[in-house]
Amino acid sequence: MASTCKYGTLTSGLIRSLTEIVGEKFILTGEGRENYARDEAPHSISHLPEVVVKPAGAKEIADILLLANRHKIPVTPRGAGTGISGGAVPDLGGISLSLERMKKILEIDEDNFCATAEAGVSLNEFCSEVEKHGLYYPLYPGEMNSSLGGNVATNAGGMRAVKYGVTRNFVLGLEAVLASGEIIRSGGKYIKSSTGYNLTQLLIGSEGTLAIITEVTVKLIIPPGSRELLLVPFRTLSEAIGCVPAILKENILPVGIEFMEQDIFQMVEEQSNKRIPLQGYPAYLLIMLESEGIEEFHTQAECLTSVCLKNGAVDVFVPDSQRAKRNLLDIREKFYPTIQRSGMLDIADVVVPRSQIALFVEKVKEISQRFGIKVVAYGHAGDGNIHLHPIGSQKEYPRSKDLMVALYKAGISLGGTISGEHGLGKDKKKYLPLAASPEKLALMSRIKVAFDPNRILNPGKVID
Ligand code: LAC
Ligand code: ZN
Repeated sequence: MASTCKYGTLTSGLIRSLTEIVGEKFILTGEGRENYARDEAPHSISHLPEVVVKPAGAKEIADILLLANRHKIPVTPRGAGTGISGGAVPDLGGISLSLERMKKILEIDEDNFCATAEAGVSLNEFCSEVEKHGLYYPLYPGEMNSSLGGNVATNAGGMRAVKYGVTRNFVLGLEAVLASGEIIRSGGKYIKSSTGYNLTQLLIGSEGTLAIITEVTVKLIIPPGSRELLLVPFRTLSEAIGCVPAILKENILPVGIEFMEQDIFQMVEEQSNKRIPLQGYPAYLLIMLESEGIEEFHTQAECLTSVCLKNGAVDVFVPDSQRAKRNLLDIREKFYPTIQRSGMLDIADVVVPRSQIALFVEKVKEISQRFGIKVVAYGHAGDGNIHLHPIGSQKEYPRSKDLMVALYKAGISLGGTISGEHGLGKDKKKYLPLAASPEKLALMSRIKVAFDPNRILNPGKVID
């Protein structure tokens, strides 16, 4: 798309018009643009935007898009820049449209169990405010500095998806600005709708390629009871992962079930002062539970301990203090940054049907051996969503790309797909044809063009 489409030049006249829209304080044309040149994707090639604009609201965004559309200037929207698929990298220069000023929490509606906020608000600020009203937003993509709009744009998932699902399960409605500069609203505070095409769900996960999401209404819940953890060691990774379907068959819905191998624990220990309890086993499950009190937790823990022990677990460790729980969660949260510093060549977040995870992980091991490249695996076992990182020296980088293709093909052959939660951005869009038929790709292209005929919105991302 990007290569065949002719874009206009961002002239000084256009820069003047953009300055009039957002104000001189909120436009960058020189220094400072480097902070908008990349996101947190590994090996993402950074690219300077020609200009960064920081609008105050949907109306200003509408004016910016009107101008960009008329002159065919690429516009790359940006939330907090914490994505890991290169979605916020302004590959073609043009305008980086930062939502950093759009942080207002517009309403917390206690009667309708929902809240509406501007898309640039950080998850941290949003959740704290919701909690002040005695309500709770349970999704946890692992990065509380991410923006709510970024979560919606990528349909972020995270560590609580077994119980709560992903971002799209919590979004009730949104406001978005179209490439034409028109502002639309989709959905609302209601929980049912059979009223035409569901544009809310189409825009969720579209990574800024169809419209700019400016405001979001999400569902809230009553805060859950206390959160407890079980750390369960196994002799093999296959046993650990093979245990997941048995856990899910019990009448207990864990918040999340994570899996990890010993090597990632060792890497975290080497790079931090964290100490892992129950060391020395090849693989682990970390099961997160919510209960209304200690009795309910004991019943859940007894049941799951017995299921795990019957399915090959060696032991079950229950951290018994807030500090011990925090320590375990901190260790889990350090996986990505730790691997990033350890020769990470790439990241996959393949998702497969949960019944196929054990088989998929076996295939991953075979592929890793075949290529002679180490692949660190961990992730959301309870969701079938597995993070895979080939690691090694730069010399292995070109070959790691072939390895990635083999990993994606293996996941797809088991009924899975490429990205469970990170999105395709620019780094993974090349793999989309592995997972989508030519007919489906053509339909996606037609949808893209219907929304954005001049292809100014996040060009070069998601689909070509
Ligand atoms: C995680 C991120 C990488 O699960 O998705 O840690
Ligand atoms: Zn993840």
